[in-house]
Amino acid sequence: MVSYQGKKVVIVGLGITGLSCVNYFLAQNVIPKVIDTRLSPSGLEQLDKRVVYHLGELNIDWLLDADLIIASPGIALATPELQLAAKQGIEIIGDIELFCREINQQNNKQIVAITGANGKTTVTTLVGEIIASTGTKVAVGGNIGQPALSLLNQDYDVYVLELSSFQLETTYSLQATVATILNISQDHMDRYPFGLMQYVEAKQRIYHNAKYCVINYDDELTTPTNKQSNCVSFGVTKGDYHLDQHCEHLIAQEQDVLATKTMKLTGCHNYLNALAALAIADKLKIPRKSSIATIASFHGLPHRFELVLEKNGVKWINDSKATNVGSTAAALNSIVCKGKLFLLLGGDGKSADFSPLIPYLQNRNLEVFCFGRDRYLLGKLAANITTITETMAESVKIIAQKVEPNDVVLLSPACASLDQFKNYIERGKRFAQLATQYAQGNEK
Ligand code: UMA
Ligand code: ADP
Repeated sequence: MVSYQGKKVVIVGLGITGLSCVNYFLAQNVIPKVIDTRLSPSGLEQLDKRVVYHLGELNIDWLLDADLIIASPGIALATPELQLAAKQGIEIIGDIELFCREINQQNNKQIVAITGANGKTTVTTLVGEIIASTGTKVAVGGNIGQPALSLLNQDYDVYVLELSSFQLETTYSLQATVATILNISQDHMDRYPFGLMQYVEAKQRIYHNAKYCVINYDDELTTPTNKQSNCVSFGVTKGDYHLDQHCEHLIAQEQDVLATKTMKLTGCHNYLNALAALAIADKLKIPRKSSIATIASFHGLPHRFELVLEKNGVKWINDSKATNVGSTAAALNSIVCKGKLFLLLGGDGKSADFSPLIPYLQNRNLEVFCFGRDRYLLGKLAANITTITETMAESVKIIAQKVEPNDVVLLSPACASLDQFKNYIERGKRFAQLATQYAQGNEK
């Protein structure tokens, strides 16, 4: 174990990351202090009694007295108190840095590191399943919801980490066997005041010291800026791994490896995710036949372009995890609809520019419904076909009276849910519940 004995450690943030860091330090008898700007952070109840904490604001005296500050991903490094500490030479890192330092001390452990604006959780889960199917001891964690440090409690050979731009900002020692940026589109612009390139810079940190990089042929911003040569690419029609002209086959290094109609995943974006996962698996030297079998049977994850109900000839698709413009664009690109498409947009747009959605809303049989905090901003995208309501439930109520056989109702909100819901899961469940309720009503 890397030793932090004798260091004065302050952890900022008492969510699941903060708690995992507390436990990591306690295991080596270093008792950290904890600060959270919230008055009742989620991790408070589980905090070990030996740990002192300060809530409601950042305690500048504690910060300036520290030898090492661990910042949770939810707290911006640009926060003035953290900036002051950094200026005074105090080291500020995150949980992924602590994790990488541990892994770097051990031989024969591999890290697969996955980032991107969209598809991270899907690809991370799929790669985890591909590796597990070979009998290798593999752990999946990071931004996916399982703090990386908690994975150190057991012995694994491979760690598949989903990494957010926030986590990458505070990571310096990552040496991934395979690293990928799946795609780039605007997200979290409220945390990146200097714009998209600031976000890209954070994402690009994933490639530092990576053995192999998996890049998106169609998205130049995913190419390493330091021009590493060990790159393999995936793309729609070009790249080492690509699709055929009509998205009907996965082609890997000139070989037709899978017909998309035999896959459980649907949508062009998901076929690209499958290609990225296959490219990663190939670099890990996993037998291709085994990878393909796992890809073919992978069902995808809830709340991501998920058909939750098909009744009275109407499809209800829950894509609540579409929390940015890129993911909603992908859904609109992939959707097959013979009748009218009813699109639900709404929530907290995190200061994003929604205008890239405009082309996807034109020249199709579509009605748009906007709700939540940014409903008026979203409502301007296609004003002549848009209805604005305060809540998602009010929108669905109107839609339910309009739908006919062959129509599709798509919740792909392009926004975070936190203005009106606990999280995207609650929003997705509510949508599915409303769909069932109204579909049953229609039958009567
Ligand atoms: N917060 C404060 N004050 C603080 C610290 C945090 O107000 O002092 C707020 C943050 O602004 C945020 C919330 O508290 O709204 C949670 O922040 P956190 O850093 O304590 O979060 P954790 O519970 O530790 O969860 C974090 C990731 N959360 C964020 O990046 C905001 C989780 O990703 C991740 O699963 C977990 O670590 C394990 O690695 C969530 C997420 O939304 C799912 N990620 C973003 C995304 O996917 O788009 C990046
Ligand atoms: P992330 O972890 O990056 O948020 P998820 O796999 O959870 O990614 O998917 C989030 C949203 O993005 C969902 O709406 C999903 O349908 C969409 N999505 C998944 N893969 C892609 C992709 N390659 N490009 C664009 N959108 C995608």
